Amino acid sequence: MRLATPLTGIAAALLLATTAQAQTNDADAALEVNMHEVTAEGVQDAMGTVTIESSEFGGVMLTPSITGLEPGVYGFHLHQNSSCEPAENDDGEMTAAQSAGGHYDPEGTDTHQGPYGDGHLGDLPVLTVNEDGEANLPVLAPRLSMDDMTDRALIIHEGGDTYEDEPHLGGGGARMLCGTTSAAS
Ligand SMILES: [Cu+2]
Repeated sequence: MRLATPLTGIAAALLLATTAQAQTNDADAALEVNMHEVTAEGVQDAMGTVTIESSEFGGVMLTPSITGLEPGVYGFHLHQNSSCEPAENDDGEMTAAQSAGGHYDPEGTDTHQGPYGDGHLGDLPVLTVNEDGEANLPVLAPRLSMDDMTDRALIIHEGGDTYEDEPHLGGGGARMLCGTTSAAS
């Protein structure tokens, strides 16, 4: 009986330590989001991935690994809902990845100001596609945390992004690629 108490105490301490370790790892775990081409007909071919992880510089780092795109700069956002399915827009037209909803905006700012403004929290830095049609440069979103990533969609638009409300939502236009964070490994 004299030995039983200390041993139980050690076992409990080890269990607590193990649990704390597991929680720390979960919070730091990277999310790998599978990005698919999206059209008004539905979710199409896989085009690559975006890996999301918390950054030592604050915020989250998003690292694309996508090929087969036209060179240029593309609007990139975290959208509200975890779906890439088409749905009707306000004009009743079936629209690519419309089920993802609008830009993630938990504060209800209703304004598009890009990653360094005070608007939608889901406004990310633009993605750059190089001359070989590859997106591989990481971007840092300083206002977001990994907690914001649960059950949302990452969307890459056909156009760029002015980080302003004009043209509408930065001018990105149609939704071109989409991936849900809930399906991430
Ligand atoms: Cu968007």
